[in-house]
Amino acid sequence: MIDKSSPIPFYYQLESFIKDQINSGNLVPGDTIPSEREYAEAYGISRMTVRQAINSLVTEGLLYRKKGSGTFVANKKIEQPLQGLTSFTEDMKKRGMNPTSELIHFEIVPASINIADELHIKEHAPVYEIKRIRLADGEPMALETNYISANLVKGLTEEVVNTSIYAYIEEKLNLEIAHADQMIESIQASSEDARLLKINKDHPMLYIKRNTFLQDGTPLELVKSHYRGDRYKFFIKMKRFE
Ligand code: 16G
Repeated sequence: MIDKSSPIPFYYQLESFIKDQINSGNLVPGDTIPSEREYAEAYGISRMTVRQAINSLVTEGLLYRKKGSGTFVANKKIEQPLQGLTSFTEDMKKRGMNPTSELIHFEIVPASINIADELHIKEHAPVYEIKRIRLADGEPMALETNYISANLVKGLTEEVVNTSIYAYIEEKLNLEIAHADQMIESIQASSEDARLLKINKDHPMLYIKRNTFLQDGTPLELVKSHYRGDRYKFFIKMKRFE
């Protein structure tokens, strides 16, 4: 496994070997990997070298450490393309996963000055404030809060938001969802994220803010989401000089 005559650093060879084991299914999510000492003895390399390889895989999110119990193979991250304005329901179905939502909060509230500004409506105009846990195959992935003008999207109910908001807007209201601005930032899980998503406080998270617009430029929604950083990665294809 470790070719000592190769110019490739030992830590890198071990890292590639563990990666291959994960990709080929020899190691599956939840499996414990051998200890530093075991790897070091098996391949005749130092524990420092083993630690370097494992640290790198932990940073990449392929492995995670649990205090007192060892190092484990992490769940595969969901790779989310950034092109294409899609809904959580569509994204999960496309992957053959079952999307569900757990409704935490559903209320029509008067728009604060900030929300009114984002949605181009008057302060105190009615907006839906909807907070949902979004789950994929029963696993909590994100905590999402939508603000939508109640004068624009009529008849939104708890039943609707338990399925797909985008499907309701397009299929029932025949409104054309056209484009969005999205910002992604790294944050740490708040106490609320931790409690609702069943993760530790300070867990790595991605804060995503999306402003979505209809074809005529009317702001449709402001969405503030906290996605699990250990379960998501984003992908975009780039072109030079477009
Ligand atoms: C996605 C969108 C969110 C949208 C929701 C609609 C991100 C970061 N957010 O979660 O803006 O409101 O889909 O989902 O992608 P639904 O149609 O399944 O209710």
